[in-house]
Amino acid sequence: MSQKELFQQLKNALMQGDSEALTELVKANIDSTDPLEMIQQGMMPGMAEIGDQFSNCEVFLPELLMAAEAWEEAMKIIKPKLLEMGQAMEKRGTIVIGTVQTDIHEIGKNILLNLFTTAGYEVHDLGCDVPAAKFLEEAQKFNADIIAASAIMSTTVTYQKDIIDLLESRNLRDKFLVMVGGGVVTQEWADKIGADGYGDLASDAVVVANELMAKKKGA
Ligand code: B12
Repeated sequence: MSQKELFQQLKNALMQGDSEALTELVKANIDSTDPLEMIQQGMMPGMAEIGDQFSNCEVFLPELLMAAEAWEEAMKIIKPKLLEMGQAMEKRGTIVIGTVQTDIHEIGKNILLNLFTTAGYEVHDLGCDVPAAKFLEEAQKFNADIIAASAIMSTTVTYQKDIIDLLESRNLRDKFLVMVGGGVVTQEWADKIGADGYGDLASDAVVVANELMAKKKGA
């Protein structure tokens, strides 16, 4: 099967919420195909398309949940491979990552977490529905360089601002770099709330984190 066909099949299996088919495809190809490509070229376009279908009321929450579950199952095979790829890397810095308060979308955050780990960062996952104070507490506990906050819904992006406001009110704004991203987040929003970095895709986010760390180390 060509790579193009593989990506199409990954996309179809995800959209059908066919966990078994998706897992089998990933298993059969994990040694011959870059796992990141499987995510970015196959699974992500599938998730975007089913998201659009959900918006247009062509599919409903159960289908969305099945796709999300299939994604999580496939990641059980992909994640160890990504971690293996990261083991050879020199440690670049420490990141605490989570999805903001009242938002339970974790798929994007988890991709990012895996990519940061693969790129050599020590990453602490705070999970989802994380209040601003918890981001701060954990960042201090792990002496983090970066706080990465994911928000997927238009109703939850404002909690990214809460993190920055809280850092400012405690005179800690200079201590941590703040990165924001997720579905509806834009560079414009990131600039407006005074975030240090933004990434549209998880792969951009790693480049931005590396740049921020290089600046921090050079400062
Ligand atoms: C999967 C999904 C779900 C799953 C989540 C499963 C899980 N474990 O995460 C389930 C079914 C549970 C779900 C529930 C709900 N969902 Co939903 N969901 C989606 C869907 C289809 C995909 C989201 C996703 O995973 N995308 C794939 C990932 C890879 O993309 P991503 O999250 O954008 O992340 C990438 C980048 O943004 C970036 N990134 C992400 N985070 C960060 C952080 C940083 C720091 C950086 C730099 C970069 C970065 O990197 C990632 C990889 O490249 C979207 C539609 C869509 N097209 O996005 C709707 C969507 C987000 N959901 C929506 C809604 C409304 C809901 C519900 C309220 C539905 C309901 N009626 O109950 C609940 C919300 C519950 C809650 N309180 O959070 C709406 C939100 C609308 C809005 N207001 O903005 C959307 C847009 C669908 C729609 N069009 O209406 N959902």
